[in-house]
Amino acid sequence: MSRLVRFGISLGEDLLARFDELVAARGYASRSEAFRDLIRASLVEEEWRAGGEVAGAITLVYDHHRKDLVNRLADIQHDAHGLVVSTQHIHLDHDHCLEIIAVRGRAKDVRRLADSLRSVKGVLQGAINMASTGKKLG
Ligand code: NI
Repeated sequence: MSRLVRFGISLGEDLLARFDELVAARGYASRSEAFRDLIRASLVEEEWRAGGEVAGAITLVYDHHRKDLVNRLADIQHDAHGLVVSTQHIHLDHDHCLEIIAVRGRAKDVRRLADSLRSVKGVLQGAINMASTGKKLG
């Protein structure tokens, strides 16, 4: 970890009060910890925008009775085997499955994969969690 540096921030009282509420609501130990998290979240957003190497998770909810859909999702993942790190399948109930697909690769490719998975007919919900390889967050 790099050396800690202190610096001051000028902030309106109202905004600071709202920030303190956020710090408390989310259970941060200090303003600094909350602020570091906000900075890292912005850096991750920028990683995704800039199109470099990212990591994340694609989540899908779908009806498992539709075998054509299940096969299609598997085909798409096989075609993108370089991006897919692992897939976890959870049987939510009698009808529904949740799939969590861990991905790593270029942001553009990961987005394209997520779009092609969630646009398959019968997928009830699809989302992408934009995480980071962590290399630039130290
Ligand atoms: Ni299932």
